[in-house]
Amino acid sequence: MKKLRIAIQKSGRLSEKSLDLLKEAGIRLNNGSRKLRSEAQTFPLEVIYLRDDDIPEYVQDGVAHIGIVGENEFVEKDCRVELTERLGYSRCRLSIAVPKTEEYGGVKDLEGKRIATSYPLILKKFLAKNGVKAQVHVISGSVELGPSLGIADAIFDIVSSGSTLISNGLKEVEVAMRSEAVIIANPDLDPEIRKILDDLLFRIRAVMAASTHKYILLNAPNDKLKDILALLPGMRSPTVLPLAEEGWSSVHSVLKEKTFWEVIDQLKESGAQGILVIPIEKMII
Ligand code: PRT
Ligand code: ZN
Repeated sequence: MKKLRIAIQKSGRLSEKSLDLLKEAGIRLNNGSRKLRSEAQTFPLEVIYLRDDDIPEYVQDGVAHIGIVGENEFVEKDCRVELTERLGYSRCRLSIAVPKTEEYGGVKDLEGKRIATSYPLILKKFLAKNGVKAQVHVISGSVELGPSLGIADAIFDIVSSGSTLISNGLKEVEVAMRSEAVIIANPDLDPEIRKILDDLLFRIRAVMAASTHKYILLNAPNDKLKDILALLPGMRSPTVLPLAEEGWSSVHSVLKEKTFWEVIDQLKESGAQGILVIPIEKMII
């Protein structure tokens, strides 16, 4: 039987979460992550471990069928691969930063400046879109040192908390793109491999949906039931069961994490009692 071959970052910011995701999707790998490759025990999947920069090209060339990379690498490498799924972790942004003492009045101030980056393609697109001509200097690491070393007037790099910029005396002035971990796929997969990928995506979506939803149970006086049910969407609709005590019902539903506290407050105001919130292990939509 054929196996789906997935490329994962060997060691870095994406590695652990990517392996955790596979684990939560029920995929057990037969050896540690520090090997060059490993095989899944009960699912037709094989993992190869690579540098993140190499993953788009390996997927394009069919060495791996799919891969997990930062969206920034996917866009920068501009390979012939498909973005198949956004995974929601390793979020960051790609931003321009200038020395904090510099006055900055807008993107036109970058005209003629030297900007250091490891992401020349994304930067050039951003500059072109804004009609700015600047010199793009490609450096492969420690881009944030560029201005203090006198080799650049500004930098374009990944920002997450912003603390690297601050500790190098820089301030973020433009956000060119936002990025998260994504699954990329070779566009010409054979049907058998495509089917395995669909099975994997089904599992991954169930894991992701579960992590953004909560199961909620509460008791409601029957005369308030209508208001309370209006607040709860549920997967199809909430479940309502009678309590042993006359005039009360137990209501079960599923809530989105994002709207969670807002809805809980409204439920309490509407007379809900004994509210229990339970994590969901997997959610099949
Ligand atoms: O060795 P390999 O080539 O595989 O790894 P790498 O060193 O190129 O990549 P790695 O592991 O650093 O990052 C992998 C991916 O994680 C990136 O392509 C992004 O999609 C994503 N990601 C998320 C980040 C960050 N957050 C991040 N904060 N990648 C890098 N950083 C760096 C950034 O370069 C800067 O130096 O962290 C610093 C900024 O962080 P803050 O929190 O100080 O703003
Ligand atoms: Zn890299």
